[in-house]
Amino acid sequence: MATYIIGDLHGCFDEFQALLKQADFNPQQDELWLTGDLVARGENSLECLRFVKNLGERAVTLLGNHDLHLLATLQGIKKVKERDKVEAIFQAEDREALQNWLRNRPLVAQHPRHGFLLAHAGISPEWDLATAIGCAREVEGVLQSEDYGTLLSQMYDNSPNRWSAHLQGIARWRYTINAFTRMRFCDKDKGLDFDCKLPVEQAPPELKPWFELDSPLFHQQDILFGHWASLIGYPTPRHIYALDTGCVWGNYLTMLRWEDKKVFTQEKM
Ligand SMILES: [Mn+2]
Repeated sequence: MATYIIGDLHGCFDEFQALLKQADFNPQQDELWLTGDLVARGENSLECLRFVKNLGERAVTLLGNHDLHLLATLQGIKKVKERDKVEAIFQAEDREALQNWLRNRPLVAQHPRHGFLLAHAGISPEWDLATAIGCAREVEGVLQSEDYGTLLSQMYDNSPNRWSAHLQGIARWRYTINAFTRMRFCDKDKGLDFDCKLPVEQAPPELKPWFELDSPLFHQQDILFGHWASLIGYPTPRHIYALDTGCVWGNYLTMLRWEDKKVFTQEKM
């Protein structure tokens, strides 16, 4: 039995299947953990959703920013962008089942035996483990409620960009969603920055990748994340694993086998 963790699929279904074949993935015995963003931009988002859903308890996948955006468009809150190539999901006969399955996915997951944490974009440098998991469970509870559309319609905002234990309601949930699903750079005060679109090597010196900020958690906790395709080749600290290698942008899909840390890759086909 092996534990595999794979970066953002973004509809790259053929590459996903090739990677599972390469690793001889056995859904009867092995586990697959995914960083989220199964959908959008690539050609086969519907197939990715169906396949991961059908793995049932053998797969753990998270909500990424594109997964949340898909939920917002399926609810009619946001307009579909043509470049997302998700039209087939709207026409699918299992659309409602996929939608309900997707909105019941978590924002963060911890492996019960290996202990690693999986997050789509990362873990806020302002959080300890209990706060991170507590904040995720609060938002997940709202997404699993009947009124989840209200949260989806109010999540599109960059503020607040600093954490405070006193945050409440939509401000608290928005910070949580932004940290888990959209974060890349932070400023020196650990504020989330969503303006900088530069590659990490060209970013202004006052901005650092979230995992380079000072947080006791980052020294002791294995953290795996996706979301940041342009990090390819950028060195991360010992416990931090970046798994999005931009397959949909013409690079490759990456999958890590946790037990021996073997890395499998599949070029864009
Ligand atoms: Mn993402």
